[in-house]
Amino acid sequence: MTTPDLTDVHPAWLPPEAFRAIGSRRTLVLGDGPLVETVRAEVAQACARYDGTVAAPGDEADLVLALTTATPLPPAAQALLDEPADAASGAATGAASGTASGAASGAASGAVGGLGDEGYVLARLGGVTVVLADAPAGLLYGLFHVVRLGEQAFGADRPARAHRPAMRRRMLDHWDNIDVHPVMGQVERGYSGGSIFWRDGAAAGDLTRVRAYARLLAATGVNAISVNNVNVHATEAHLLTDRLGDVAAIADAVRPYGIRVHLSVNFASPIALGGLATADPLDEDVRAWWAATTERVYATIPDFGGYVVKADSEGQPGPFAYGRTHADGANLLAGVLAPYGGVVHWRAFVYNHRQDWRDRSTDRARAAFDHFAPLDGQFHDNAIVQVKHGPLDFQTREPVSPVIAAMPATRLAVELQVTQEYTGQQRHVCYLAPMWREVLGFRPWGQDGPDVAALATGGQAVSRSLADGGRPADGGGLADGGGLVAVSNVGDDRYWTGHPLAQANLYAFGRLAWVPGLDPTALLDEWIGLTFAAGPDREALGRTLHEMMDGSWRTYERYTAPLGVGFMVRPGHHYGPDVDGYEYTPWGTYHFADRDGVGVDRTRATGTGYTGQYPQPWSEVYESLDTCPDELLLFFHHVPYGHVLQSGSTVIQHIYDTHFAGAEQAAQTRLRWEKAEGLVDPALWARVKERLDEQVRSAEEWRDQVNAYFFRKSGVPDAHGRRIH
Ligand code: GCW
Repeated sequence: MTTPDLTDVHPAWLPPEAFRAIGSRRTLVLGDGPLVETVRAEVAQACARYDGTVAAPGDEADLVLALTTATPLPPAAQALLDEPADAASGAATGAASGTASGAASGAASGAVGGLGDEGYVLARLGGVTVVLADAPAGLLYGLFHVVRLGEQAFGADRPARAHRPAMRRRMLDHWDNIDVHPVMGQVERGYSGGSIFWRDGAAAGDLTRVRAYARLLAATGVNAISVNNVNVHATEAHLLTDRLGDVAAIADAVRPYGIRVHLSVNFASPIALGGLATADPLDEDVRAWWAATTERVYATIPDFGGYVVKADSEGQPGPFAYGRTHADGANLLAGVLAPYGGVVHWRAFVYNHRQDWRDRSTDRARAAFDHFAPLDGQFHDNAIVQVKHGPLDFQTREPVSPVIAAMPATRLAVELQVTQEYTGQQRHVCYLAPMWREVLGFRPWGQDGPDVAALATGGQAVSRSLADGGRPADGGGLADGGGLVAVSNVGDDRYWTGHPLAQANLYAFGRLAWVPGLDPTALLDEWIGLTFAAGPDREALGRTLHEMMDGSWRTYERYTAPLGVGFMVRPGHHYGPDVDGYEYTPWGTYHFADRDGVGVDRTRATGTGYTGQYPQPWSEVYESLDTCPDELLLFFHHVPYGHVLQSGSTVIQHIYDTHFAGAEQAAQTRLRWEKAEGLVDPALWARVKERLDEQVRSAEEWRDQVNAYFFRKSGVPDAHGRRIH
């Protein structure tokens, strides 16, 4: 197997230069199996480029990558294997730099055994860097760890450290269509050109690109992808049956990088594809159809991951049509997947999208909890309920979804959105790791309880202690977690992600799924170090990129919808400001601004009662105006414009100040990039510059529309007399 070579595609975080440290040394790879062959091929390619050597057993080596089962091991590897377990333990951090903090769940075990299917131990002893893994995938992840370390991997001795992924499944969902959808295009919410999988009604054909993608993902730790949109249209439904060969081809392309393929399926497939009269999940013929179909899927793709289902959501069919529950629907598919070790990801994004805006009692934010929390305990073990991280829909700022704390007896996956649907659509710089870190670090039961990352990790790490008021505590007992999932931002664009700097989001997602505690700044450092491994003045470029990106999510937040209120985007394509765009529509996303005030009353006392979906302390914290965090104030409360925030500013003055500041910061970001001309490839520089021009324009538009809107509603002038139109 050779590693993919794409001449006209940006190498993202795996440029040849990132392999220089390995490629210029002597490396011994020991073990068998397809993934070990991938490691060998990677090493051979690096050595061919940088004059290093692929060592043979018995040769001297600077780097040993070996399965623990390989014999005989060279002395350094044997010494590591013989170390007492506690010497090789230490926190299982995937951090490449010393500044990245946070440990994966569960202490690492000793070097031998206990590393699982994907873990590895890394050490440097007596001048030899050693990676040992119990299974081939671990060796692959260990190789990429050495790549991240670069020259550092070959410096001073380093104590043995075990690394294992926090999340068992680290998955990217593609919202890619086979046919170009008349409204949504080739990729729904895609901002990076076409699909790498599909083009104009057929498979894209170019599996080199798919393989290169898999390689990039493996380097971040991702191990699963779904290859089609969760809105499964007519053509795409056939991937399950007569177009399965296309899925198998993708599975073949990504398998060498430890990635399994999943498929979004249409719940009504028994009708659409099987000719049955019903898709009722309790109907025996329906079950038999799914069982036979799934058997054929596994006969074609033995390591197939499973199904992804969006049911009874935004027009997709589901069990409601038959008076059945989401658990009935999910369990039907879980049941037919179970014999093969497959899983169903059943999405919790269920709400009424035909709401009457005049009806103030219905609250879309409540919907997922209202539908799913009562079903806790009813889902089969291989049914994963996939919950968006916030209760609405990937807004710039939302509280963490209360569903995540409400289903302790269910395997939950948390869904993030790497594609920037609501965060600038890859025209704006918006580094999302800081947002995801906040989500993953949120503790639904307060400081003493587990965080969202632990809940998604599940299993051993957390349990529910009923005696403790239903609050999970450490110790075991909770259903095994469902892992972390995100909507991919990749397309067939030269830079993969449209905006070259949006690559950092994809990179950060995989790394956070492996080590949820990683610090976003350190992660950005990793990404910069790899992506821009070659070129003049790395330090100056690194400084510039940090200045542009570290705080870019907050900058974006400043010039868009204020204080957590959400949805002020243009309906349909969701780009740019339209303050009242969704105010009188059926979608259930309102801000209720009038001349006196703004915000959604979601309190128990006087509002929709949504705050009651949280456990203590958050149900109280959010309920009270005195304690609700500023950044979520308008998500939870309707307040007058003169309401004084915890920051000391009034709501109206905060809106003006942040919008002036945000647009100004966008301009600063562009200025920084202009000064960095010459530090990166000119084509990449120009692409980013062109995007920044649009970001500055758009930020000013946001500033002016939002400020004008609230000035006209409230009649309150800006305290600083700045120009409001
Ligand atoms: O964010 C919304 C998007 C839809 C998407 C939906 C979902 C795939 O606007 O385009 O549909 O969420 O998550 O299912």
